[in-house]
Amino acid sequence: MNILIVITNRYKNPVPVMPIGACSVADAVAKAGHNVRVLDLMFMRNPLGALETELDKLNPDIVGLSVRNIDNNDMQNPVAFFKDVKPLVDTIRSRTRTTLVLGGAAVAVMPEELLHYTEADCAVLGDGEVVFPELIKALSQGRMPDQIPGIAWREGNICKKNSDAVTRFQSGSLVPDFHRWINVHAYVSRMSTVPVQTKLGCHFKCVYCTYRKIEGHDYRLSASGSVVDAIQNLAAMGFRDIEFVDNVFNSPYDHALAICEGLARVRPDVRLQSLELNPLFIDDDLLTVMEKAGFVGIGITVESASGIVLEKLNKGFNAEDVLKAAGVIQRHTLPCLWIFMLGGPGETEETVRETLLFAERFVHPEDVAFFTIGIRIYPGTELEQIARKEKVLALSPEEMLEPVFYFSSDLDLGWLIHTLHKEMAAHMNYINSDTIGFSFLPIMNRLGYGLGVVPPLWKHTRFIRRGLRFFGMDV
Ligand code: B12
Ligand code: SF4
Repeated sequence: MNILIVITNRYKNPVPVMPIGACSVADAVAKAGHNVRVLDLMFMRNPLGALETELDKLNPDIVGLSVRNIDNNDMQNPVAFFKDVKPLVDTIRSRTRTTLVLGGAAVAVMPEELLHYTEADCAVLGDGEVVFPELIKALSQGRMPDQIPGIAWREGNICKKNSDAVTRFQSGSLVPDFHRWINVHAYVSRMSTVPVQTKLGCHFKCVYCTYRKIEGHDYRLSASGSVVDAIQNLAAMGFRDIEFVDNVFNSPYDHALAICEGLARVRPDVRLQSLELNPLFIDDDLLTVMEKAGFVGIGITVESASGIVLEKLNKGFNAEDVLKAAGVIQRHTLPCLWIFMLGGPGETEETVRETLLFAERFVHPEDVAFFTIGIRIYPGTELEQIARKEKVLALSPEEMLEPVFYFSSDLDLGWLIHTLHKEMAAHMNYINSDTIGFSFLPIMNRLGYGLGVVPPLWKHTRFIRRGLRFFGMDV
């Protein structure tokens, strides 16, 4: 069959993200014997024109739309990316009678809502490289796909789904053949890192989390040896910047340790990063082996330093664990991005001050603190229930495609914005969502690459912010 996979993401901040998911799906469909083409809209000047040309050329039997982002998770400057998908669907419908399938992280988070909104035929929830070839097989035999685990479909106005789990890491490679499907240089020359995922699933139960909806609760681990091989292969292909994109890199601890030990033994010529470390599993042994393995930056998602807020967020760790992790990080040289989320359940002026005081004491000038305000509420999360119980949310799940945020009713938004603004002015190593969404960031990424700066760019926050301030830009 002729299969067209369209990568719909065009967002270039903080960097354009290499579409590992869509490329893995393309690999799997090609392996199943189909004629596959990938249209990556990321750098297209005229996306609808490019789509029309591709449709005319291939005359596809099935079009798969890869949808990564619903929105930008930014309460102060929300951008609704999901709206970009509808004109694509309309263009496809106007030129072909092909079956339209949605896939991608956004679809796993809000499948029913996106199916209704776009009027696509069906959606793949989660592991596309296993499910999509099965779906194509069923459709080519004229069978209803309702028996296939991991599928949602529309029957009139009703959305049905078969959400039984599938297993991804049993076969196949961890890294797709990027060069076959996308313009790799266009990404790398904008500071993009190559994503590598070593596991799926998470045992924690944070109230706002969508990741378990995407990946499930149970761990599905890739063998540590396969991860090391994949990274060596990437190094041999000339890739230098690699990022672990696991929901939590260091849990299960032994799995992360085995991967890092394996990498420290072979020491591939790459720079490694992971922005998703959990404070509960940070210790000297792990950081030492990460340094030996070639890590150049880590991120720790503590969200808050206040025990009250951490408990309300159900983070599974407390303020003491955060302090302990800070002590370990201080004993090492790895630059660290501290990630904080202000304004969640239980947040008050006092808890905000606690977190800011922690950042003042423990986020060293060569490290970076990233603060966001408010928490995006997604259907099916505990945060949705909390918001409904507190009567601050009355929207239907469908209406929640438009970005909707939780903000603590015990806190004044104006006060928080003002306080954070003052902190940002006093600390050149602090960033916020304005920094991430900064319109000149894509140009800075290109400039930085041209000047030989290597990722992660956030390591240079102090110098960049000072430079921008010199030119009158306060981000
Ligand atoms: C790592 C990560 C990042 C890293 C990426 C680093 C890198 N080098 O890649 C960084 C920090 C840069 C990042 C940034 C952002 N991210 Co992010 N990120 C993730 C994370 C944790 C993993 C993504 C990943 O690589 N997964 C591994 C790959 C293999 O999976 P996948 O892409 O989903 O693909 C699978 C399926 O979706 C499916 N599939 C994919 N395409 C297709 C196509 C078809 C046809 C089919 C059938 C199936 C299919 O099959 C694939 C293989 O199994 C996810 C959460 C999660 N657990 O998924 C959030 C997530 C994707 N991010 C999200 C968001 C919002 C963002 C930002 C907008 C945040 C911001 N304000 O900056 C930016 C956008 C960046 C951009 N330019 O697009 C959201 C997106 C959904 C939403 N809520 O809108 C997620 C889901 C988290 C969340 N809050 O819900 N992110
Ligand atoms: S630790 Fe991360 S992935 Fe796990 S539930 Fe919490 S936010 Fe979600």
